[in-house]
Amino acid sequence: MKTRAAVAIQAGKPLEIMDVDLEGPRDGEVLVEIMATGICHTDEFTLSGADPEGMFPAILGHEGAGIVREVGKGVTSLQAGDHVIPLYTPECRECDYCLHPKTNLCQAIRTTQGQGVMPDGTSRFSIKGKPVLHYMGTSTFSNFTVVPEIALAKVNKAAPFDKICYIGCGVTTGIGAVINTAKAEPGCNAVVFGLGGIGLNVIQGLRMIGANMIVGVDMNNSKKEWGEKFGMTHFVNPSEVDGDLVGHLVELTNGGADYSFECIGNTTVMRQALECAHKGWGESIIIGVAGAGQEISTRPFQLVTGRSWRGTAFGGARGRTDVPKIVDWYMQGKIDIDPLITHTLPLEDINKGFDLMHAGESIRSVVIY
Ligand code: NAD
Ligand code: AHE
Ligand code: ZN
Repeated sequence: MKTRAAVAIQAGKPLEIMDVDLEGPRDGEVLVEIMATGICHTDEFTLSGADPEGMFPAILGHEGAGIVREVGKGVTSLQAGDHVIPLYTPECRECDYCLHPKTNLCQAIRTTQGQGVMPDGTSRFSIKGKPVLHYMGTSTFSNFTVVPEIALAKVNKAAPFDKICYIGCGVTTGIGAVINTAKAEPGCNAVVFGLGGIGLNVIQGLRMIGANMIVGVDMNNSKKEWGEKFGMTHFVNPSEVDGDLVGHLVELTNGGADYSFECIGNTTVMRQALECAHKGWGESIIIGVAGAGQEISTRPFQLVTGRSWRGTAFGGARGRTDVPKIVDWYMQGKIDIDPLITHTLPLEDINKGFDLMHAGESIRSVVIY
């Protein structure tokens, strides 16, 4: 079949909207009609060429929601008509990682997913007979996509696609980092660096668990109002702090943060986030994705004296189990998504979504097919 898609032909160039050939689902695979997709900073990271795993030509996009249209042989957990969210972190429920209680990083298809192909080593997308690569196992910048069964969460059919697509990455990553990774306790003091599509969800996760102090740090003063809407109690613009930012945050939090979260992808900020964590017990969680070849550093004494440095992918969520629950939280009004979707666009205008992100004007742009 043909599908309309935004194709990343090469790094650093705008996406090109065109018709692409799509082969049907093979064994264990599912054809999904994507109804809506968010644009995450990680798509921009890959398109920019800074992602070591980035390969071209490819169909990016990993924050989608849609409807199952056809299932391949051997698929038992899904049928045509089911509403689904594709998962860039699958959940096979069988590998050593799925069976380990401390991780969500299912490795069942990680190698082929990183190579931009389906588990059998081939791509379902092509243009004039030449393969086009998948991305993060999801490729939601295509109206139709093929995804392995283990990488699809079946969700409530009443939920609106143009909102729940964001649960495919940003919402789950931010809230999950608080609940699953930090396991933050009520009454804790937290510092969140970067109040974008991820950081604001970290803030709403902290509000949900009953944090005491929620300090937001961003260079853009317009983020103060955004943070406050989601439960932030204090705002700090680093460029307006006299002297040392870390010292300022430690003083503000009465000795340091119980939990800090880096939601930018900046290695200098990652160090600040670690060092503003409380001596003896503070934990700093890296969410931001840094560019190829970058490294983090600190004095080992920071760790010797009880701070820990951690990281999280997809908020530690096990997608097939946790994503349907997060969709239900949204439907029950327990979490807020609507205000964060600041822009909606047709696929033909997807590059405008990247422009809005670069200009710091959007929180999330969503493409509606
Ligand atoms: P975004 O562009 O929406 O937000 C980034 C925010 O950081 C903006 O508000 C910006 O003003 C602020 N900022 C930039 N530089 C700053 C600095 N030096 N100090 C303070 N604030 C600064 O991005 P996003 O979609 O929220 O994504 C954030 C990061 O999280 C990206 O690196 C993305 O790739 C990553 N990410 C990781 C995961 C994961 O599973 N680990 C999932 C999704 C996104
Ligand atoms: N490909 C990059 C790594 C990018 C990365 O860390 N991706 C996160 C999800 S970001 C979603 O917006 C992730 O899930 N990582 C775990 C994994 O197995 O990829 C690189 O540096 O090579
Ligand atoms: Zn993402």
